[in-house]
Amino acid sequence: MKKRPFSLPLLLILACLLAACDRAAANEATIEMEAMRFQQDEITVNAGQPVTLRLVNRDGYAHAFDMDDFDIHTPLAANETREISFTPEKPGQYTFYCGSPGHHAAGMVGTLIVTPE
Ligand SMILES: [Cu+2]
Repeated sequence: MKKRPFSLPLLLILACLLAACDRAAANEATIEMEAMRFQQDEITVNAGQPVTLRLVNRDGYAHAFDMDDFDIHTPLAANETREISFTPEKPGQYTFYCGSPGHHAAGMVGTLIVTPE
């Protein structure tokens, strides 16, 4: 029986490619705002890598995405979609919320979890 010497290296290469894809995907997320809630209220990303958040306001009134630790304050008009990018350097848990009056108190709050690289 003839051996297939290339199968293991090929598998390793494939595994690396898949891992790379996972890492890239982990730092992109969509946060939908609907019915006075962040539909994704817990987002996990890696430290030291650029993060892109796609903010989608599905409500017929204005919201905002505010994260004081990163000095991010992004207003969203009714039904508006915006993308923001930033690079969290320090692992930890950071609160994001909607800065429109009364929305934070009504429950528009979530957590960004930054894990070590
Ligand atoms: Cu809001």
